[in-house]
Amino acid sequence: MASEKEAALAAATPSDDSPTIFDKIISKEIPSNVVFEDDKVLAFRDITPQGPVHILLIPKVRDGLTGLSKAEEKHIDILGRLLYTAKLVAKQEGLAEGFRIVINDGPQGCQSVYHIHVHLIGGRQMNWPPG
Ligand code: IU
Repeated sequence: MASEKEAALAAATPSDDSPTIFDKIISKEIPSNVVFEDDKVLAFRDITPQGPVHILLIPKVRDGLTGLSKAEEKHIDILGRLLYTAKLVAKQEGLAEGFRIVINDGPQGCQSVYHIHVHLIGGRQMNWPPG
């Protein structure tokens, strides 16, 4: 299986808003391990976890927000909601000692799926700087 970096470099970098695998996860066409869901946000366990807890939080409606670099003023509410929900899920997961939030953007940022997503990673000691 390709590394995350290889996957990111191989991924198309759509400036368009074409569907991604996350649409199928949202529609439940592809099963995922959902840990939180409301009308705006879906949070599910990453299939390649980088820690004991690794959850992706995504907006149910992409609305052009393929990545953070595409954010516009109209996205401020959903961006805030994603982060606030990450905090709720971190608590739900028992990450009382801390956690890491990551948003990869573009090829150099190692983004491989062009539907904005927040990584919530925890349950182990993190290092800095990230690789
Ligand atoms: P990235 O920031 O675009 O690199 O993150 C994409 C993540 O999506 C990555 O951690 C994958 O393991 C994860 N993922 C997933 O959980 N389920 C999938 O079906 C696919 C990717 I494709």
